[in-house]
Amino acid sequence: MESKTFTNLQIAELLRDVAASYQLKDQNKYKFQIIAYERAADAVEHASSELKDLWDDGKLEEVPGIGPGIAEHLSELFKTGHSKHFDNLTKDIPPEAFKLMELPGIGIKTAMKMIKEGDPKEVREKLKEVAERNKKEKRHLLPYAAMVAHEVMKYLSVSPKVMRVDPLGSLRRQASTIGDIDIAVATNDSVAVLDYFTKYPKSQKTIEKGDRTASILLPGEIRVDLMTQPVESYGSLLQHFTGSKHHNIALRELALKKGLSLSEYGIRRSRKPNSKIQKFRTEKEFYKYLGLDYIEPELREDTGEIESAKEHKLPSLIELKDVKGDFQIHSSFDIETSHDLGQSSMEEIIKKANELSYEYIAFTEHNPSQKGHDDSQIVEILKRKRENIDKINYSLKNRHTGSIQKVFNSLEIDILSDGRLPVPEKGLELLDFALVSIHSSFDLGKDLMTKRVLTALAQPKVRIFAHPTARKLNEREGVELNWPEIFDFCLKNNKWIEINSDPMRLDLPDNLVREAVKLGVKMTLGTDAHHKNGMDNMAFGVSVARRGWAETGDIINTRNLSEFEKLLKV
Ligand code: DGT
Ligand code: CA
Ligand code: CA
Ligand code: ZN
Repeated sequence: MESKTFTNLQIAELLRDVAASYQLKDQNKYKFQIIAYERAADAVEHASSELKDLWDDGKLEEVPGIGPGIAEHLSELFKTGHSKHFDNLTKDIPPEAFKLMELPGIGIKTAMKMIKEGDPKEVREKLKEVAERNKKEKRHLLPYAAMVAHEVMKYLSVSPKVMRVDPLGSLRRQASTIGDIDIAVATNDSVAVLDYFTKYPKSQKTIEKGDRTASILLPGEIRVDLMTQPVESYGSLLQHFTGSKHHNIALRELALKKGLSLSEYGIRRSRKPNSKIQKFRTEKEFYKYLGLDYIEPELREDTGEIESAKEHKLPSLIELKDVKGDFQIHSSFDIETSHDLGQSSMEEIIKKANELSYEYIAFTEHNPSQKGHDDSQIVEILKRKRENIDKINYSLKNRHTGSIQKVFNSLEIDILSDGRLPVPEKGLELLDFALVSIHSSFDLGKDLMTKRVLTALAQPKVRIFAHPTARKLNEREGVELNWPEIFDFCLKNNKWIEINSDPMRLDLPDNLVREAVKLGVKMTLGTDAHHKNGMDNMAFGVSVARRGWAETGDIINTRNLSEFEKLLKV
C-alpha cells in the first residue's frame, strides 16, 4: 500500500492477514498472537472513529482490543506507510491467498492449498467472486449516503463562489443503494470551488482533481465526485450526471436521429466539435429542446420514460406532502410480543404525527407471543389495547389540538409457515384492520411461500401485506413469491401491499411497485418506526413509490380520513 491514510477497513484486513500469517507459521506457538490480531481486527472494523484520527490524537490504545504492541506497529504504519513487522510476517505469502480468505469458509490453509495444488481456473473464479463481493459491499444505503451528501452540500453552500448546489447520480434518482455520491455546483470560479471542496475537513484524500471535476474519499470508504458548470449550462450538467447511464444512452440515440449531440456542456447541432453549442440553464429547457416533457430524476432508468415524455403521458408522481398518515408504527404499549417493542409511547407518537400534519395513524405493534399465552390470554391483551385506543380516540374527538383526527387499532401479525395467524378469531375482531408479514421460514420455495401468504391475506381483517419480500438490503435477499398471483389476489379482494420505508428494507422494491401500478393494485406507505423519529423515514418510502411510477391514486394513505374509512368497510 502506497498511501499513509489507511481506512479502518483496510487496517482490519491487514490485521486479519497478520493473524493468518501467524497461523500458517505455527498455530500452537502463536496462539495468543492469532487471537490478539483477530480481536484487534474486529475492534477496528467496528470502531466509530477513523483509527488514523485516533492516532493523530494519541488515542490509539483507547480502542478496546488494541494493546501497546499492536498500537506500536500501527503507529509505524501511519507514519511511514509500512510496518516492518507486518511486512516480514506476510512477505512470503501470495496476496491471492489473503484475498481468498475473504470468502466464507476459506481459511489461510485452505487458501494456500488451493493456490499450490488446486485448479488454477477455480482459483481465478474464486478471486473473481471476491472482487464481485467487494464491489457489492461498497454500496451504501440511501439514507446514509443522503446524510453524508447533505453535510458536504451544506459545507459547499457556505462558499460565496457556489451559486447553486444539487445532488446528482443515483442519489438524485433516489436509488435504494448508492455506489458513490455525485454533486453539482453552479459557479463562475470552478478552480476556487474545487479547491475549497478538496479541503473538506472530513476528506481523507483527494482521489482526482481537474478543471471541472474533483473526487474525495470520506471515512467509511465513501467517495464524493463534484462537477461544476457556469449557471448558463447548469441544466445540461444536472441532466448529464444525474444519469442513469441507460437513460442517457437512450437519450443520445434519440438526439442522434435529430442530428444532435449531447454533453454536460449542452447540445450541438452537428457532431463537429467546433459547431455552436446550445446551453441550458435548466433541465426542463434541455428536455424541451429534444421534444420531451420534463422527466423526474426517479424515472430516469430507461424503462419507458422517454417514450412517455414524448407522448405527454408521464405520471404525476406522488409527493411526500400528499401522505396523510403512517400505516406501520410500533409504540411502547406493551402487548407482550416476542418481537421488538417500540421505544416511544402512543402519546409521543401522536405528537410526532401532529408535527407531520397527519390526519391519522395506525398502531401496529407485533402480535402477542404464543409462547406463554393461550388464546384467551391473547384476546385479553388485545382488549386492553383496544380500550386504550378507544380512550385516545375519545379525547382526540373532544380536544382538537392537532391535525390528527383518529388512531387505528392495528397489529403486525406474523404469518406462520403454513399461513395461519397466531391470533385467534376473537382477537382479530377487536382490530380495525391488520398487517401480516413474514418474519421466519424464509426458504419455503415459491409455491409454498405464495400459498402461505395468500392463506394469511384471505383473513377478512387482514388488509395489508407488510414488507412483502422480507429483504434486508446488503444482508438478505427477498423471499420467492409468485407476484402475478399475489397481485391478482389483492386486486380481487381489496388487499393492499405495503411500501415499507425502513431504510434497511425499502420493500416493496421499486420494480415491483411499477408492476403493481400497472395492474391497479393499491399500496400503503408505512415507516415501521420503532421510535417516533423513525416516522421521518416516510420520505424514503415515497421515493420508492416515485421510482415505481406511483401517483397519489395508487397509494391508500393519500386518502383523507373519511375516504379511508369507507375503504375499510369494503
Ligand atoms: P452509483 O454511483 O453506482 O450508485 O450510480 P450512478 O448512477 O450515480 O453512477 P456514477 O456515479 O458512475 O455516474 C453518475 C452518472 O453520470 C451516471 O448515472 C451517468 C452519468 N454519466 C455521464 N457521463 C458519464 C461518464 O463519462 N462516466 C460516468 N461514470 N458516468 C457518466
Ligand atoms: Ca454515483
Ligand atoms: Ca460518480
Ligand atoms: Zn415486520
